[in-house]
Amino acid sequence: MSLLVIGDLQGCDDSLQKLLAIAPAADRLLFLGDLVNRGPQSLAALRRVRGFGDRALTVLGNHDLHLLAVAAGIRPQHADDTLQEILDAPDADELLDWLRMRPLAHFERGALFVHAGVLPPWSAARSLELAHEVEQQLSGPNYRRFLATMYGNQPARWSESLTGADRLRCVLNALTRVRYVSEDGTMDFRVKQGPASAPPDLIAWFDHPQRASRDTPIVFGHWSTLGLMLRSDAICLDTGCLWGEALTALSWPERTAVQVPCPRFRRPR
Ligand SMILES: [Mn+2]
Repeated sequence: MSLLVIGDLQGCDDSLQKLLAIAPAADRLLFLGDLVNRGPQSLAALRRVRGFGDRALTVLGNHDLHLLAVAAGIRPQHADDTLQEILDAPDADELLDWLRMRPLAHFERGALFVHAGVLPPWSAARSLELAHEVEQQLSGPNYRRFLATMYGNQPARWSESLTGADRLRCVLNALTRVRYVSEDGTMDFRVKQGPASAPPDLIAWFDHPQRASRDTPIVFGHWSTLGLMLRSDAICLDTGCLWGEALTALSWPERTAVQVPCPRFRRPR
C-alpha cells in the first residue's frame, strides 16, 4: 500500500488534479488540512477530496474549522474568504457534516500527521489522545455549541490541569494554528514568517529543546513561509499553492517529493 501526503490545497482544485497526474500512483491519499478557503475552487476541492471516499484521509486545518464556524453562524466571513459557493451548494449539509467528522491528528507508518503542530510536552501518543478529545466534540450532536467556544488565543500554554473549553481550545489551537512557541512552551499567534526572520525569543514548535515527540517524524502544513522542509523529525508540505508557488505531494515513508507550480491567486498582504 502506497501513501501520498498532500499539502494545503486551499481550494486549488486544478493544481490538485495536475499534481495527481504526475505523482506516483498511490493506494491512499492523506491531506494535511485547509482543503478550502482563499483559493479559487473551494467547493470543487472539497467535493473532490470527499469523493475519494475511504481512499483519502484528511486532518482538519484552521480554514476548514473557519468554514464550519461560518456555516454555523458563529463567525463572520472575512473579505478574502472564498466559502460562499460551499454555503450555497445543494450538497452543503453533506459536505459540512463530512468535514466535521475528520480527525485532527493521524498516526501511520511511524509518522504523526497534523495541520499545524504539537506542543512541546506532548508525545505523539498524547497528541492523538488530545486530538480525540476535540474530535469527539466536533463530530457530536452539540458541535455548534463547541464551535462557539473554540475561538480565542488563550490559554496559550498547555497544562494537564486545563479542563472544559479552555483545554479543548488550547489543543485545537496547537493542532491547527501553532507555528512558534516561547521557551516555556507558550504559543505565539502573531508571527507568521519563517524562522530566519522571526524574533529571537520564539522557537519553531518542532525545534523546542524539550519536544517530547522528537523521536516521531511529524508531517504538517499550515506554514507557507517555511515552505518545503524535509527534516528527519519534521516535514512541512505547505508550499504556498495559493500564493503562486507550488502544491506538494510526498510519498510516505519513501519521502520522495513531487511538486506542481501553481497560478498565483492571491498576493501576500
Ligand atoms: Mn492553516
